[in-house]
Amino acid sequence: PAPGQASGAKKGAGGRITMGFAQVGAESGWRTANTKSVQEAAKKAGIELKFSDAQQKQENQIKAIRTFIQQKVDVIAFSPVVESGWDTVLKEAKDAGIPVILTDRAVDTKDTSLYKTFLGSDFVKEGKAAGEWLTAAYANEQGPVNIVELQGTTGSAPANDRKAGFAEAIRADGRFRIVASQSGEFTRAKGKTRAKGKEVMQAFLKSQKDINVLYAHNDDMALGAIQAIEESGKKPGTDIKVISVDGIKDAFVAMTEGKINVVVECNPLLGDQLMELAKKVVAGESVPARVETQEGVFPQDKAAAALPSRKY
Ligand code: GYE
Repeated sequence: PAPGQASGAKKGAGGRITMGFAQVGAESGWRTANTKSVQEAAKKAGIELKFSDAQQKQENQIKAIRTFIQQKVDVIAFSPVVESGWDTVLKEAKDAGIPVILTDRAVDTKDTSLYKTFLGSDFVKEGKAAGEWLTAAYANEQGPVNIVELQGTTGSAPANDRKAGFAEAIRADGRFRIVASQSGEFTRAKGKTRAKGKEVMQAFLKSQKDINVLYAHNDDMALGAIQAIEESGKKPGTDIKVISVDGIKDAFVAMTEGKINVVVECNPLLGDQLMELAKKVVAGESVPARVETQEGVFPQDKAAAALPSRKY
């Protein structure tokens, strides 16, 4: 259709909507749950899904999006691995009249007409919740409190925002010091689950004498780091407090074992909401520019009760 024409007009035989989905990869338990949710929701909604896994590489995601454009899909959804560098390919989608839905992660662009909506969590809020838990937990303690930080994928929205939100929450209190901060890539490295979180934590334990707190931007890195802490002869959750984000089942198990102190939830089960939004944008209906996910904070003492009902 001509640009601007309702894209609903070009739906394939039987009026079935085709969605191209460019996923980040399979780096974490969160991501695996997110993929499953999108695939199941597409099936349920009768949407034909073309799914691509970019293995954490932006160039692969750009390639996938270009393929979707060539295939004339009705709608493109994707979770941008990093925030910057999307304008060109998103302009190509726009010129082809294909609406784009950002899922889970946002892009950094001045031109908000390049996508219809952004469905996902507020990562700054998550970072703040992590920092607020920490300031409350140490309300009656003396400083200094030495914090090491395991960041997510460099340049990704969740790494940038979880770092910023946390820093903001602890800034006013001089006792809190981030003594080391490095990327653990949210992994699950190839074949070796949680390799990077463990590896970077080992380096932290070598370079820092006195670590009081670990703040990990996701559970997989936290679980890897816990192994490193235990192997160094220290007790995770006690000698070193552990703060994590996501809320995968394994992290709840680690909380019930006393090894993680708090998990800030980030909900990966976005599939149904995504398919709802896709149907609307393909029909040319207006959708809110931002659809935020609902999530909570789970301190250790709430873990055992919550564990049976965790869905990912
Ligand atoms: O926290 C992490 C995953 O973008 C919110 O990506 C997502 C993050 C999630 O690898 O585990």
